Amino acid sequence: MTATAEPATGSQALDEVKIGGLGSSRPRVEDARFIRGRGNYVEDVTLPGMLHMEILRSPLAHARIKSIDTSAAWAIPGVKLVLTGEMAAQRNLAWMPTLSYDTQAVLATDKVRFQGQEVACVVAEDPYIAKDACDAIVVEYEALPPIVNPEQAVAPGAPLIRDDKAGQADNVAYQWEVGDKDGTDAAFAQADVVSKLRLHYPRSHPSPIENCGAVADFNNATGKLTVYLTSQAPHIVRAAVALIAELPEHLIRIISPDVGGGFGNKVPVYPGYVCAILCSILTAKPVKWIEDNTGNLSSTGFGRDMYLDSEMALTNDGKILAVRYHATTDQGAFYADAQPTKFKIGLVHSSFACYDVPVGHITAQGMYTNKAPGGVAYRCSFRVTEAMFFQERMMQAAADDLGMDQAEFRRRNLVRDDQFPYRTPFGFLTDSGQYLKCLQVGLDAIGYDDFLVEQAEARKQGRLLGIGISTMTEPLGAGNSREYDILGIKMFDSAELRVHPTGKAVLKIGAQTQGQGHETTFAQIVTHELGIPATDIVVEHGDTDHTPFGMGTYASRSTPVAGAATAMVARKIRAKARKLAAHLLEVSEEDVEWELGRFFVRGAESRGVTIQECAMAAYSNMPDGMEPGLENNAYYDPPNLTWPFACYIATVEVDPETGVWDVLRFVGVDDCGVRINPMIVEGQIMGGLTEAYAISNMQFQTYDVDGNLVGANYMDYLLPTAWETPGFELHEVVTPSPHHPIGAKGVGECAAVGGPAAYVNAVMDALRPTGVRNIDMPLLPDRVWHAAHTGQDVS
Ligand code: MCN
Ligand code: CUN
Repeated sequence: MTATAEPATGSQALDEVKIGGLGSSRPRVEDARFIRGRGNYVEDVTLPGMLHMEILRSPLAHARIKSIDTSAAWAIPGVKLVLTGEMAAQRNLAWMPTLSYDTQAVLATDKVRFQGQEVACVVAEDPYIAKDACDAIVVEYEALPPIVNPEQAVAPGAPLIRDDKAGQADNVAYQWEVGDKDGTDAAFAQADVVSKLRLHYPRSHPSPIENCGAVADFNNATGKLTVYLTSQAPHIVRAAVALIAELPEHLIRIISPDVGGGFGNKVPVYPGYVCAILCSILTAKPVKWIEDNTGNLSSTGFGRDMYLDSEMALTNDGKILAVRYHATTDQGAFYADAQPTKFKIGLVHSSFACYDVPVGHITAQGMYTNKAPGGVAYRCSFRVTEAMFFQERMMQAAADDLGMDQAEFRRRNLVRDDQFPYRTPFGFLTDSGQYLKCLQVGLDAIGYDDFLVEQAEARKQGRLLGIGISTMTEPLGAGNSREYDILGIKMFDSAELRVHPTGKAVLKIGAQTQGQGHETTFAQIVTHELGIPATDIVVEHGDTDHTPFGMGTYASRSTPVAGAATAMVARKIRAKARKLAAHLLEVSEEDVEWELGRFFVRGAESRGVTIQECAMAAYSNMPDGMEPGLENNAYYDPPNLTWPFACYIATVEVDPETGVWDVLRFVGVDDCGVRINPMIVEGQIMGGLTEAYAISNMQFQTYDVDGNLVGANYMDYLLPTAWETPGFELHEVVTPSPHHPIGAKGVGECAAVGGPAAYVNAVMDALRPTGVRNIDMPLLPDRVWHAAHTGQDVS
């Protein structure tokens, strides 16, 4: 395998950007149907005889179910089925496995464990009847004391949330540790300065425009189950359904049509999906379930909710000697993170990968609470979001404790270009990057030195200006299959490419787009490898009957893994096309050279054949003994993750009278290796920076003392609009991935991962004269005002 494709050698090579190859900002092909209202979402799927399902959710956070009376619901005309946990239990489906080897209730049988938990569901002729019938179900609850944070979960006498689990004596969901404890302790003993910080990364919600939904269609004549599903990973769902429902895999077809945003929300298998399937089996009719906003906000996979206690050992001249921290996660009632099996707290230990930190130690503990399960969602890269936020907040606090300039402190510790491949303190191997250059591009763009002068002047007038930096490399593209699996299935990916006689092509991938634009960009990879214009290539995905097995789209793994498989399958096609070219040109294969879109005879450049002519020959004029056709597939198991790098810098002004802060400027410098489609990459970055802004500034999903969710609607849980979102000034550095076939690295989550710390660091920098060290996100005006006026941290 070569790291980059062969360069175009001949003089007749096509202009790659013009035909939509790498580097072309071709408009997104999917937008034509989205903009014209011709998308096809699960909600658009209508099947003959289809029934509608609604879910009854628990109003209480923690309660024993004493009885459920469904008789009034059954009596409503149009109701076809009322399903309770007890009925599901008769089919062994009251509980299901989670992607983290825990169990989760499909419909509650014994207790409810969070507000919004699924208690029963109704299937009726229309959704309104189903909803009314839900209201007619009478559930008698015996309230139990709710636990709404990890501290309460470990308090003496805390009620046991998971009394369903044999051997579970406390509310601890998992414990994990990584690193070198003794080495870290020894390094701390040598430190001149120890910097400490305690932080909370609040619960965040992915808030896709389209909520979750399913249309389950069990055909009792053929035994085939077809499910239209809002899923980022249809093949994993098929495997999970086969295991949970004990149906044979070839009789399960999962179709993810257009998906209206995922952001991690649509990775897990939800109780609603299982209920729709079970209801379709029981009624022998197609059953549609479309979740409402409150259902989505209160029950589907959240992100974050992690606490950090950290320490950094430093020398007086600003060298990091060691880091150690303890992370506590609030898992909710079920440990349902979608993450690689081996890692109990995702890839949190990727923190400090961009800094030359000799040694470190992390301990982690996950707690059950009476809150919705989830844990890994919202552009999180398997909890890299928390890792990088904590890292960059610690970096700023340490620089402040040392009295050192933030940029200089980073400069002294960033991994240098000549240190790759670099083994991080927690065992990852980073392979490429130009971190110092990236930081410098950012500092130059924002005018760092000038801003410091302006800031000093402003302070004299009582104005609070601040600048926040966030630099990070993150691991994107699980996996390599040695280390990464989900429910035992190794994390590789796949692509199938078929070139038709006239040279048009269809690419089928196991990844699943939810807005990232794969139908546009994956064609560009084929164009780069074969010279077939991107407009001649159609990309298909999201149907398990018609695409090769793939692990889906999350953790920004599509480009790193499925994108690599796409390049590799195109190369297989090119290898066969070369044989066809040799046959057509009547020379030996060794004498055939490639330039983009065309083979030619070495030394006689004008004698050549196009890739389209080779395609026709594959069906009409192949050499003796050659199998006809031009198609192939590739399964790609990456040797490593890809390691993009970013430097985000925000400048802000805090109004001391109101606590409101405004972003003055925001500079982003991203290095995601070779960019396939620069426009789409910038769109991904701007989207991520917008989310980062929302998380740091306004989004608040919390629970009151009774476990009631505050923020279960879009009046309380705010989505930023164009009006309040700052403008972003984007720059790039390109360090190709040394192992990815086209040198690309993932990018989908970078800005959401690295962004929040830039905003928070900027506000904290503005407040530095007041002595405040930390305000937990979101930095709402009242919190900022309180900190500015009391000089005290706000958690
Ligand atoms: N790309 C590129 N050049 C690169 C890297 C990526 O042109 N060097 C392009 C890709 O081809 C793809 C897009 O950028 O079209 C994102 O690619 P990648 O980084 O591989 O990430 P994924 O496609 O795997 O997307 C997943 C990522 C995740 S995990 C979340 S969460 C998220 C995100 O993408 N959810 C999104 N971005 C989203 N964007 C939209 N519109 N909707 C979501 O739900
Ligand atoms: Cu964690 S959100 Mo994205 O990996 O689907």
